[in-house]
Amino acid sequence: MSKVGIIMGSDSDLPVMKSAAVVLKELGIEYEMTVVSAHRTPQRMMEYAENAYDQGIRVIIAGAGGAAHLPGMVASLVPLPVIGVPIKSSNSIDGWDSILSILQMPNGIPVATVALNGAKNAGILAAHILATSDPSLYQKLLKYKEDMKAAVLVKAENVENTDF
Ligand code: RP5
Repeated sequence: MSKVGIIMGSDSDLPVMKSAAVVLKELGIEYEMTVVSAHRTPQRMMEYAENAYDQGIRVIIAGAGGAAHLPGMVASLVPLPVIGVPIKSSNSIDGWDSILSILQMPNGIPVATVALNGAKNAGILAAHILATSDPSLYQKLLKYKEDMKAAVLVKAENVENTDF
């Protein structure tokens, strides 16, 4: 059963949202991914949220652009951690509309909002949440951080040795 549910308001969000799937795959975390629109398929959104826990989903990553109500509405329906990804879509003025729609939630309905188009971090944050009850995933994430550090040190050395 998939541990992470990745949903997005439209297939036009996929170029951004696929980064969440890529990092989850890299970490060996099972996920499922589909399109659920808060405005165009409200009934489907309700069914998705209400069935998510029984389907094995423990974290939901929801991305949407413009008047981005999907993450907040899903969070309103189910007590699972919801990570919201604001997307700079064709109907977004400059991205702020998506950011604020996802970020400015009322008390009682939290959505963990990542940066504009920040689907990769959404995937990593989902992994961090799952790792709190999965020691082997926790070890994997420690290694992920070590690998990042090593990559930065290589970059540093390259920059330091660059001759103009
Ligand atoms: C939002 O409207 C979707 O999440 C997408 O970001 C945006 C544009 O959707 P399409 O017109 O491309 O289907 O609800």
